[in-house]
Amino acid sequence: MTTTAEHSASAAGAPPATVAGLMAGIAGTGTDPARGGYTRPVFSTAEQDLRAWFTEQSELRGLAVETDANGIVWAWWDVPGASGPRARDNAVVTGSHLDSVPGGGAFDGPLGVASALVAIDILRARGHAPVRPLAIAVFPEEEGSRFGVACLGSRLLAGAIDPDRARRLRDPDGNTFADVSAAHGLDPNRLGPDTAALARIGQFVELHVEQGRGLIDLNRPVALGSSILGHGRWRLRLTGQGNHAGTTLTEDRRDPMVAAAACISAVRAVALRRRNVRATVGRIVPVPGGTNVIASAVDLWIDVRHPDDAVTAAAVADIGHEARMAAAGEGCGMELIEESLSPTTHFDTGLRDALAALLPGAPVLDTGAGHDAGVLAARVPTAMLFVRNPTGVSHSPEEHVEDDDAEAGALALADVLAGLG
Ligand code: HGY
Ligand code: MN
Ligand code: MN
Ligand code: MN
Repeated sequence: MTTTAEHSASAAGAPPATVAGLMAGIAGTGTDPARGGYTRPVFSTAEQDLRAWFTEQSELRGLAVETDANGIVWAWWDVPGASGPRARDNAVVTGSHLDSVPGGGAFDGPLGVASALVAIDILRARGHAPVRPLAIAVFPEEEGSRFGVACLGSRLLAGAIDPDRARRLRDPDGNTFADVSAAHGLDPNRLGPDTAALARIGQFVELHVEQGRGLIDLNRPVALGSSILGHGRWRLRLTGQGNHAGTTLTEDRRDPMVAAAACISAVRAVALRRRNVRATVGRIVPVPGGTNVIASAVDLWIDVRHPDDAVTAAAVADIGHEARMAAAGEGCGMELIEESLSPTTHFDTGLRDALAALLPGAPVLDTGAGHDAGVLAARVPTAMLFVRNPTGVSHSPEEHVEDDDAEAGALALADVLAGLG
């Protein structure tokens, strides 16, 4: 285990960086001119560049950096003088992710990582001497944008996904997670639950850009998280008869694209029947996908979320029923496959109350967005901080955080880390 080197000169005494400054330093990484915003899939050059940036920034601060068997990067501020195999037990851990959705915003993930680095600067400037080890963790594949399962890194750590299933996951080009992770220095056979790493986490606090309008409406910069809506992802595969666009009469067609259109409308109709169901079809892939070709199959992915897991299940059952009818009406086959499902998660109330005491008056918000914190909450005491997004829009280039709010978030995180550790 590498221990924290003596705080490097550039860390000791240097003025705290600003979140805005750190974010500006990565603003050119993974930009997506075609979609706008950022496209930083896990293990892409862009995401790897951000990992290298995080490692460099951590080492500048004298943190000891290591990557675990699941590809999670840990940057440690060890207790001065601590050594031995238990030196990092009961750590206060913060962090987030650096991968993005396609065409995503600048802040979803990186804000939590940059704020953690600045929070460490603030603590150093205050002369804070940790009595508990402190770490920043960066989790791979939080968005599930490449291999289809959100929070893949934290699920592996927490034992929330079967490692064999994880190894078999494929990206849109057919590469398996096993092969891609091996190509980036991991041993696929070591992917999976890491009880030693989990045992080191005394508490986990993730700071994240708010992805809704809560803080706009409250006119506050920072909130505590209370819960994460249950959410799942299903793949709907519709199969028909591929054929020529010009020689096939309409009455002779079994076109899965037509069935898909009916299914997409049904998803919205099912959501409207129940209050607060959030059902989305954000991705559809026809096979083979030629302009002059009647598709032989269509895959579409359905994201369904609701505070009550039973309502989510009922909505998905309705969608399956409507899809079966739509497929039959077009002479097509259908298959609805669950790809991931996370129950509604309530954060640890004791930890949340401790944070509320450290951040007097901070409002409390639930979130419809999933987070690594939502996965870890099943295993370790976990909390979240949200920072105002004045557009209220996320998973979009429009996502934004004002500089003052970003600094307020880092200051709040510093107060929390100091108060806990
Ligand atoms: O999908 C989500 O809610 C998260 O941004 N991964
Ligand atoms: Mn995120
Ligand atoms: Mn996201
Ligand atoms: Mn997250």
